[in-house]
Amino acid sequence: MDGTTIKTNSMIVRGNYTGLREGTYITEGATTTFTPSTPFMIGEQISVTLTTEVQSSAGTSLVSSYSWEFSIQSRSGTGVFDDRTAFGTGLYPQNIVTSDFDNDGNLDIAGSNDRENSASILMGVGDGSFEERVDYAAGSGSSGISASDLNGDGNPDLVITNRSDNTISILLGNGDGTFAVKADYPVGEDPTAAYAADFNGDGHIDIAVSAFESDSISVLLGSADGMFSTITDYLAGDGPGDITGTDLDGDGNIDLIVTNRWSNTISLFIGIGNGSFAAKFDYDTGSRPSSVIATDIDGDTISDLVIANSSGGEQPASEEVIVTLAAGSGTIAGQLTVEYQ
Ligand SMILES: [Ca+2]
Ligand SMILES: [Ca+2]
Ligand SMILES: [Ca+2]
Ligand SMILES: [Ca+2]
Repeated sequence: MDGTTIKTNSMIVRGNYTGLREGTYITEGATTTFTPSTPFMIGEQISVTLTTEVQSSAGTSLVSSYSWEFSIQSRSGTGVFDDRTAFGTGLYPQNIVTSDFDNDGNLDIAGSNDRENSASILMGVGDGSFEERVDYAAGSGSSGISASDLNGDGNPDLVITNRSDNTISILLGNGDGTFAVKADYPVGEDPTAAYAADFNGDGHIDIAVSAFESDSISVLLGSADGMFSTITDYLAGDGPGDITGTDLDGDGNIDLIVTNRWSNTISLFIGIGNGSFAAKFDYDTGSRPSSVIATDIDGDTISDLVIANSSGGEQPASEEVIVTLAAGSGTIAGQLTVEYQ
């Protein structure tokens, strides 16, 4: 590889707690070593994108961008938790996300408040406790929340889905724990969750939103300033609730996974790499799938899916978690069901 073509804007490194990262790049042969200027945080999810600016030593550009993710390993605990401590939020808190919003090395919490149309920010003290919340206005029916450095300034930002007014709110972080006034974008009906990553490998974060009432997902492509222009909708199953992403088929393009509450399925959308997605294909889940995460369960370096099924009062009840082992080709290798009470 031509090491002079591998730099901040061609090998883009982001952490979900610390945003866009700068550091040094040292290339020897086919190996590049990136050393961040400040360490990644324990448990942090790191995403890397190689853009087409990367060239071989013969001057040939990468044919298409390539992305992958990994996590910083955390130390093993005992699996036993201390007594709970309660911290106040707004009314009807829906979802939370953790990130380091003021770059002090302590994880902070952001939560969405359905009845107050707001997000609460609780700054981490570093000893497991949190300061009193500070609220920022979001849209009506604030529900899903995710943190990502949308404008690449190194400060984590927030995406909040607003179920009642069919929008998402973008709150750009100032890096000191405060946020700028929201900017809203229209999406499908009843947006419940958002997932942010770089879908087209241009170095700018994009957003996918599940829209429960319109049985669709909305994909918004981002630009350098954290603004979003193109919005494309894709048909999902019945009642798409949660959404996440990972590269399921190992082609370097982020793929999307959506839980469909009423059709008892997940939909997979394979990323083309240009910001668009192939038509979905579906896999059966348990009853009323409500949540999905992508993580490597069996340690084969291929992302698997963990799906919570809420049953929704159905009889017989089927409160269970389904672990879906991915085959690395975008297909499903097998499923394990873990019942819980
Ligand atoms: Ca912090
Ligand atoms: Ca930012
Ligand atoms: Ca992008
Ligand atoms: Ca892929």
